[in-house]
Amino acid sequence: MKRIVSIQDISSVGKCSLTVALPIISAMGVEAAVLPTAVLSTHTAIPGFTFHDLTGEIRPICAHWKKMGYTFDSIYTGYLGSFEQLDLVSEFFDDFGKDSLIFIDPVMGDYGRLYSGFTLDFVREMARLCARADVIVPNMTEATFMTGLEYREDGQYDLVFVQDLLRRLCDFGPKNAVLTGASFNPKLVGIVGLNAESGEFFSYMTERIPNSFHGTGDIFSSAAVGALMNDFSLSDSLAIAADYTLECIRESLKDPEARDYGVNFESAIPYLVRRIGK
Ligand code: PXL
Repeated sequence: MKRIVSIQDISSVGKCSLTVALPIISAMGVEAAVLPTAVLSTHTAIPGFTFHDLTGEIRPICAHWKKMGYTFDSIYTGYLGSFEQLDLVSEFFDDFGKDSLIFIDPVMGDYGRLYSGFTLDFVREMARLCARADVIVPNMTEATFMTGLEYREDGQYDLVFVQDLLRRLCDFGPKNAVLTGASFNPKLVGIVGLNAESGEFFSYMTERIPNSFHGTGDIFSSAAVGALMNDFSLSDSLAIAADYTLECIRESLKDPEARDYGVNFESAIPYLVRRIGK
């Protein structure tokens, strides 16, 4: 069985980061190991959240894993909370990443704004970490902050702008840069990617449901890395992740009790398992 290690926080309530990555990756028939970077009561968009940093645990955990000789087929990083954590993740890539697929979701913001606690210096260091990835999956906010291009709302950019953005992201060094939440038509949303080596662009669009849902980025990334570990190509994995994310949103819209802090990704798990032929 393939094994992914996911490095990000655990937000106890709120359907994001590890509470999403663990069930999705497991449902896809892949072992989900975790390196939790912090424990929060909820994600940071919910007022009054608590935050307990776990940076001090990272080195001892890694030392134990090294002693045991553990290896990972993929390293998937999400929300990281400090410069020190970026350095430790880079060390983790040195120690465990030689034969693994490195998948970085540079979680830092959305809708043109950085999440609480993030700074431009942090964005610059996250861009440096992205250099080491096989795949990076920023949204428009994260991609424009990392490249220094001006943020554009949907409807205010075209394919030429996105291709320029992706080339600039690939200039940092990742093997593939993928813009998530790309939309050139109000009825469609999806991804546009660039393979740095071949210079080939790829894209996949699905129906756009015009509400905003928290946590869909983490759902998308978890499903994408899970599909990669099921030996789908990168473009097929991103298509599976986009279709699953849409299905999660549809499930939430069907449920009158759906919470406003996350989508019903649980009800769409059977769809995902069917979609990957398991
Ligand atoms: O969904 C991304 C995410 C992950 N972890 C924490 C967050 C967020 C987004 O707000 O606050 C703690």
